[in-house]
Amino acid sequence: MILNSRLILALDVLSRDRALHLATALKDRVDYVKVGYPLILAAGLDIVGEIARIAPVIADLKIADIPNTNTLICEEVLDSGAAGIIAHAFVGRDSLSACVEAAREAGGLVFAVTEMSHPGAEELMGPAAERLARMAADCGVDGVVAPATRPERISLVRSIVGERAIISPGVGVQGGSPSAALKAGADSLIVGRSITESPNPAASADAILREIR
Ligand code: O7E
Repeated sequence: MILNSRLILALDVLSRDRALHLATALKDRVDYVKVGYPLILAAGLDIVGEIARIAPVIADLKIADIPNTNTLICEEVLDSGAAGIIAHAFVGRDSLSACVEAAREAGGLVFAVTEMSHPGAEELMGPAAERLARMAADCGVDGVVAPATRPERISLVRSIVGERAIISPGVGVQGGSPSAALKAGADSLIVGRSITESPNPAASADAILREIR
């Protein structure tokens, strides 16, 4: 995994032109651009390849199906140019392993979601997160997703996943602090609206980068 700026841009915009403009303007400030359902549904899967020609893409389809379907989804999105994929761990070891195998075949990265950053994640995901992180590490993922909104959970996940990468969303609009998340053990921050909805996205990214440094 690339860890230069330690910043991943969440490109949750609905216009292809806006997406390409933001990716071009911010490519030197971020290690990856995370592209998910909003942009892929609005602009089509080809947007993954288009953005990948500007900066490495992590495709965030939060894959959560039976092993065979997971394999097909991973193959399709990795084939479209993504450098990495994101899968849910809660679906189980066989389903997550299918994503790891597909990523290995394609030379891509795979990250597992073990606990999410929003309040509702405390209902069901929170209590299972430690088990999910352990299982994800056993499956051989490259990294896990842990919430910047709960830095203490990042520390806990770090104690479970060892050297594997922790990428962390929830900074800014969701209330998490970049420095607290990094201090707790995050390797990289995933940031969307604080940058994409800013009147000056580059300046907002720079402010976050200063805090990261
Ligand atoms: O709040 P923002 O605008 O900074 O955007 C955060 C991004 O991270 C957005 O794309 C959202 O879908 C994603 N995200 C979370 O906010 N919380 C999570 O727990 C997990 C993710 C996520 O990206 O998961 C896969 C890495």
